[in-house]
Amino acid sequence: MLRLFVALDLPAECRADVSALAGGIPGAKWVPPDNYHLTLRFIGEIENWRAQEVDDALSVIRGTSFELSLRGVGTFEKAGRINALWVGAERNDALTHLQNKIETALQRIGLPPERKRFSPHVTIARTDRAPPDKVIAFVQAHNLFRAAPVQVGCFTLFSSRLGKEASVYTPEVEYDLMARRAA
Ligand code: 3AM
Repeated sequence: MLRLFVALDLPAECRADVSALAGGIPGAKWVPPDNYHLTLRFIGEIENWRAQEVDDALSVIRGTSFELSLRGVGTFEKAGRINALWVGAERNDALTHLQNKIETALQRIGLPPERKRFSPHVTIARTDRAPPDKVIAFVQAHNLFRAAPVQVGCFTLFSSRLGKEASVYTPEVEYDLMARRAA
């Protein structure tokens, strides 16, 4: 079995911009910059033969290269608790389009539809154990955050191994949006 998700990997300069934000909330578990990514589709546990089907389905997706700008910070809540702190992405039709194509491709091979609305973000901290007022103050203080725009020309299938400290994410396959199909 493999635990998989599809995401945009981020270039080093972008990771550095984002990681400059980290810190200043007691109890927050900051995501290591090497783990930063923008999830396009969480797949979860899947048999190896299904993973091959996923790879086949993703490898025929084509699109255009686009510019991605990370900006602003926000939170997710679960059961009334702020559990994640993230950096957002500027509205971007090319990104939405890519996410739609991936969703369609994965549904076509039988994966159940993702029910959550796509909300592009890069998680920077898990905040289940942080005082909510400190998290809110952080969001207010960093609302105007902007990272330098990055050019996106590919997306990546990651495997994930859950670790005690941090999960280990491994890029398994990179899909070039503009690759020419084999004749
Ligand atoms: O991109 P972020 O960091 O928000 O939280 C996990 C992480 O999201 C999410 O998938 C990304 C890569 O691990 N994730 C983990 N389990 C999940 C689940 N059962 C999940 N997303 C949806 N359903």
